[in-house]
Amino acid sequence: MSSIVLNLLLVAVATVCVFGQDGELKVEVTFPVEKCDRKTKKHDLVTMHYVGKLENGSQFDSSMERNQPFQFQLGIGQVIKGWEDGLLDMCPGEKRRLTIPPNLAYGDKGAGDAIPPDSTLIFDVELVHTTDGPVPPNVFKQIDADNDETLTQEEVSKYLIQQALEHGQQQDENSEEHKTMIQTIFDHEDKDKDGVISKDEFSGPKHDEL
Ligand SMILES: *[C@@H]1O[C@H](CO)[C@@H](O)[C@H](O)[C@H]1NC(C)=O
Ligand SMILES: [Ca+2]
Ligand SMILES: [Ca+2]
Repeated sequence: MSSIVLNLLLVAVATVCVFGQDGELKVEVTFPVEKCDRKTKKHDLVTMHYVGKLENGSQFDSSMERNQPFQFQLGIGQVIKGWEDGLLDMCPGEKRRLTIPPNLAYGDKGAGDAIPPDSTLIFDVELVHTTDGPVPPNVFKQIDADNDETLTQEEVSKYLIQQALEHGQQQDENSEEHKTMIQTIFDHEDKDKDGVISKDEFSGPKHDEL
């Protein structure tokens, strides 16, 4: 085999592997509305209709069938990443098809009985309405007392105790309950298990614009 063909094959194999681990979001506009007063942006309260299917066509959810559109706020981690990214810059009335790889959806855990592990999800969505939402506080910054862009267990612990105090509750930092809470947070957020939560890892509000 010539080396050019071999190289092409290697590139193809590498691409497939990368794609398999870390797919990209595909956004197709199925019903365009080019002109509108206002397009969706981060922190908007959006009202959507959607139908969600697995790759084999089996439907797992539909706001249409419930006859009730779904409202949520963009940009604060309420929905899967594929929605956060795929629903921006959209006019009311516009329809899109989002093809969302597992790493931007429910990953290797799946969700409930309906979505198996490692599922690519296909959503047909329609934006019904969009309006300004409240800008959330930058929680990451509030926790990161020494401003080094990572959260230690100690910083998270202090933050939780302070939050509890603000709600009129005493929280003992040596209690089992408190330790378990910290452990649960780090199990969930410290994805690379290096003992600290980086800004990328942090799933709460962390926007820079404030
Ligand atoms: C599609 O896949 C899901 C999950 O594996 C399964 O429950 C469902 O029966 C499949 N549907 C079809 C139409 O093959
Ligand atoms: Ca820090
Ligand atoms: Ca980490």
